[in-house]
Amino acid sequence: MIERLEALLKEAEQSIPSAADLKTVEESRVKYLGKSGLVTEILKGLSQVPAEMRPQIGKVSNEVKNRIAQLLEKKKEELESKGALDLPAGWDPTLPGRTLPAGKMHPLTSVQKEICDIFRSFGFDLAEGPDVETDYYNFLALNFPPDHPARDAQDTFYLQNEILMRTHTSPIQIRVMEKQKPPFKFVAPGRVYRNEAIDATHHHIFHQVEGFLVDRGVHFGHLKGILDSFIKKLFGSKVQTRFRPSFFPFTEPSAEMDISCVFCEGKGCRICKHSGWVEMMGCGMIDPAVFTNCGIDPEKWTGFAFGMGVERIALFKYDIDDIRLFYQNDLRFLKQF
Ligand code: 2U9
Repeated sequence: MIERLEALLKEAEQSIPSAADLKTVEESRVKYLGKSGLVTEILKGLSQVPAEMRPQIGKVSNEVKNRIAQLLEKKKEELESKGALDLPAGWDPTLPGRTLPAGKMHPLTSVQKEICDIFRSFGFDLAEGPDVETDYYNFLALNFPPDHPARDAQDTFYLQNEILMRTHTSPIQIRVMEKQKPPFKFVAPGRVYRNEAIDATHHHIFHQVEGFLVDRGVHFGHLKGILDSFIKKLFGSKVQTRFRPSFFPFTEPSAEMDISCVFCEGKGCRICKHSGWVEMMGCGMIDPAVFTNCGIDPEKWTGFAFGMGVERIALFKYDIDDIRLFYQNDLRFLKQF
């Protein structure tokens, strides 16, 4: 038995060093040392050997096993250091890799996120709501009179009687005020729908970010302060703001906020149509009638609200002259952002 073990070692000493690859080394390991390998095969006859010889055979078989394991390990290291990888046939590790095209955010998504992130840094929470709304949340609760032109099917997409695609994100704020107790400090981003002809500055789908802040003693000065800080964070600290009187059914008083043109620093250029100012958003103090509709006492609570079109801000920010580019998914356009 000892001779057979020694013969096996000799054979291994000759064959293992000439293995050409890692696969052959592994095959040799299975052949000699595996569960049904040649060493085990020889040792199967151990029960027929006189008991006094068994320790000697055990010692030799251990030495043979260790020696073969050493040979295998040495060969493996040698092949690995030469760069032999355990690769399937036909694989060429020297070929250059295929790069996957990296996706990125749509410019409207990133502008919307930028707007919301600024308000979140001011402590505002984020609220969302359904795109399909009822006449109540989209118009009635917001103090639109029954005959207001915006309620016409020529301006609003109706799905059924009194069920419509929201025309602004204001219904989100009604839903928040109905469910929760003041004070409130929310921004409400989302997609809105209007039944209007598409041209360079209008689209039947667009995006808004609206916001509102309700607390005790909130006044127009707070509105001006927050919106001025917002604009300075979005466009830089040199930008000026101004407020002009306006009208919305849901705010009283209402205003439009303009900013000094960031392209000409207010001197007048093509972008601001030589006025030095660009219209940015609408705003105002929440109408007491809207508070009453939501079960909030307008004697105790006051608040301001504002709304802006994301497309309008993105057009201005990137000096783009056609809103339709945002919806055509042309990679030559999208790759620039
Ligand atoms: C509640 C009360 C008041 C949100 C407001 C505006 C003014 C506004 C327009 C900007 C351009 C819409 O995208 S746009 O066409 N929005 O001018 N939005 S105040 O006021 C609210 C909202 C909810 C309960």
